[in-house]
Amino acid sequence: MADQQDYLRALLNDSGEPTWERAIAKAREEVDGLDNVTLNIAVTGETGVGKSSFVNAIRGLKKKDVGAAPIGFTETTIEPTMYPHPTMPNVNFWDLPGIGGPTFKAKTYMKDVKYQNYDFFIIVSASRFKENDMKLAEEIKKKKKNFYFVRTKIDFDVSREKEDGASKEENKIIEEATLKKIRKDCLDNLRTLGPPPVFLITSDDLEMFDFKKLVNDLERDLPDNKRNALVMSLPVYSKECLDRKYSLFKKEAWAVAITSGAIAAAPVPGLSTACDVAMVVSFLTKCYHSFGLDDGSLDKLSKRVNKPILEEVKKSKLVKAIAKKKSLAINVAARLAAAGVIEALCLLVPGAGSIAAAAVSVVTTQSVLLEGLNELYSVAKRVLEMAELK
Ligand SMILES: Nc1nc2c(ncn2[C@@H]2O[C@H](COP(=O)(O)OP(=O)(O)O)[C@@H](O)[C@H]2O)c(=O)[nH]1
Ligand SMILES: [Mg+2]
Repeated sequence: MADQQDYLRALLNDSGEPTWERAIAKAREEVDGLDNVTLNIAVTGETGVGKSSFVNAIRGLKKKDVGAAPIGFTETTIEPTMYPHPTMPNVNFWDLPGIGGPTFKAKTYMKDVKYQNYDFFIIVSASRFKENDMKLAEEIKKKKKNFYFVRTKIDFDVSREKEDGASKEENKIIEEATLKKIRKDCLDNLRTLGPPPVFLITSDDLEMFDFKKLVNDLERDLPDNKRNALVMSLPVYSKECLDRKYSLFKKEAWAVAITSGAIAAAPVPGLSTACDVAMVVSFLTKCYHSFGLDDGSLDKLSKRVNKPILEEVKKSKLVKAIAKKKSLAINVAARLAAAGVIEALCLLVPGAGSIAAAAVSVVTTQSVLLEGLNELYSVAKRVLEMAELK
């Protein structure tokens, strides 16, 4: 028990709070914040520039997938269309009506699309940014919201410039020169904004060009809980992206363990009071979706890279349990039992101090959370290796 007391002390220390009451309150706030936070991202720009394609790509969807925004479709209304994230319904992407035409009025547009509902704006263009893009950015700035310029279809520009028969190295040089030129063109045109952030991307492959930089900037500018929601919601497009998610969940496990554990001085120890199985289940389910281990995501990835990934992943008992949902609570309870939580609690009854029970509970809950997280992380890493994504 002394070990666990030490562990608890260390845990309190890590929380940065002077008392358990304060640490628990902070943990609750963190867990609630993540569950209740909403993130609304507006995507705007002229018709045909790739807004809908971007909305799909950032949600990990291809144009034929269920829930995908229609591509090559000309908007006729002024109504923004909401596309919720497929597995995180509190993260919404808004495909705004196309801006354009000589009569375009940024001020009216902002009002019509209800600008106040969005956390930030992404202004998309497939060529140089134009007058209307600038007018809009100025208006967004006035409203004290952030905006980011995204120049899409870069794959198209690059492949047009590349030469047949050129070596890989030569083409790399051509690619770099093309990107430099486009970046300069965009910035020259947006000079008066001073210079604003511009990201070169292709919705066909987020791993390429500046998507990573865009995410870094968004993360930098968002408040904590919104930033976490964004990172968790992104499709796993690289090992680096997976690692970001992993470290975020690892940090989160602390708050979940404390909140779900009986540290709030549950008077009668027992499994139900010692650990909220539902919270552990919900945490692991979130990791599973965020790491792209659900059948839908894997199916899409298998098709994209033309490799049978699904079967390999299903070898993980935890992935199987989460996929089936029903058996997950039993699986988690079994893990808690295996970790010794029930046994330890039986020894404590009756009359043992609740802090001792709490120690057992938090320590084991956290170990179960981390063990589950690590298992899902290693499966996700294996998936990336199989898909040959770096
Ligand atoms: N090569 C390439 N084509 C794109 C990209 N983004 C969009 N497109 C194509 O551009 C066209 C218009 O895209 P869409 O997303 O419907 O534009 P929207 O009108 O702004 O919503 C479609 O044919 C898309 O397939 C991209 O990043 N690369
Ligand atoms: Mg569209």
